[in-house]
Amino acid sequence: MAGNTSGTLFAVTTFGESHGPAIGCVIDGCPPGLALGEQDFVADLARRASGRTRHTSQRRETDAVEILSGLYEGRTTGTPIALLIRNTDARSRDYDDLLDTFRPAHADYTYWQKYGIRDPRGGGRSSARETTMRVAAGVIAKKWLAERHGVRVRGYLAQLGAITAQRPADGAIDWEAVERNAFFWPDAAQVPELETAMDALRKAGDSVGARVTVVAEGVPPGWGEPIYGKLDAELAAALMSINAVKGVEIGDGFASVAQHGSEHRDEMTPAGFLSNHAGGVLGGISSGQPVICSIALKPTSSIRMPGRSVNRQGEPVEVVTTGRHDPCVGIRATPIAEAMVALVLMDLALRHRAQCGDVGPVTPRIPGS
Ligand code: EPS
Repeated sequence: MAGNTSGTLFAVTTFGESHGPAIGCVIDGCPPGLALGEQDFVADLARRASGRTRHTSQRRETDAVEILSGLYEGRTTGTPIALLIRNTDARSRDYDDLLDTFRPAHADYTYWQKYGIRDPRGGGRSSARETTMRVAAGVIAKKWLAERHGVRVRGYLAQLGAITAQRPADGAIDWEAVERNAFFWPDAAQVPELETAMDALRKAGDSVGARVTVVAEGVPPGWGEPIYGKLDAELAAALMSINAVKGVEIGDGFASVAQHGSEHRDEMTPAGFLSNHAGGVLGGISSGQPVICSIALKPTSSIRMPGRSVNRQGEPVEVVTTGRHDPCVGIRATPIAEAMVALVLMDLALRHRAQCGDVGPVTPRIPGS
């Protein structure tokens, strides 16, 4: 396979380039009978879209989804669902200078070395524009997971550069606060600090990294296919496939290195788990605790500060990227990360049902912490 498909039983194939006529996806394996309409996509696509605040790329797309197949009278039929979004605000002249040169830290160089041909306009296929279709497919997965299993997948921006989100002593996330600001930030009091940092960054022509955390609540025990289809392995692969992601953590992740077993283990009582260091995954299978994962996004490579690179002839050049870019791609990554988690959970839910659907409850379910 050429790497454009995610999932086994709920398989999503995306296609299209940032400055081509359209982007789209084909979703194969969606169960029949799910109520679906174009209006279902509006909210999540708006959460991901550029051009909605001064802190993101100023490209303004309508991101209107057309459903081309897979529905009859407002319900999925079990046949492939094809979704299309037309590109309406591409400005390809911004990329004229990049025809012959490679932005340092961008996919420009590796795409060229791999294929020997590349669409430089907007980064072509390597553009974050592709993530629009992940979010669209994720809408279907989120809806099915919520209706069939009561699963809720939500994310927030946990860190922007050196600024870390403050959490109350009990660690609870203020999900309403997350949706009330353009950063998906859980602490409203810190938002002015983020605005100031982003304004300074934009003025300097530089970029910065970020950390996004996703929490999936209501996942029952049993999802995940050991050995090579573990829930955490599939999450890591799916999240790592998002543009600019350089790290994935499940639960305490790399902080586990400095922990002792007596601290890390999530003790169990009939009344519930006493902690959730594991991030809801034990042995690659969901435990019934909230599934928690985080991603590290690198600073955007398209920046106005001059940098050294080479051209197609291998000669030294100086690169300055102008145009409409995100100084922090992490700001728009929350809905994308949520979508990838939802796609993995739905795929593994269907795979669990296929093999183990007859097993049923064997031990009373322990509530998550
Ligand atoms: C992107 C570069 C910019 C962003 C784009 C992602 O593209 P352009 O120069 O065409 O405006 O605007 O983001 C989107 C278009 C989007 O919908 O997210 C990149 O290099 O990844």
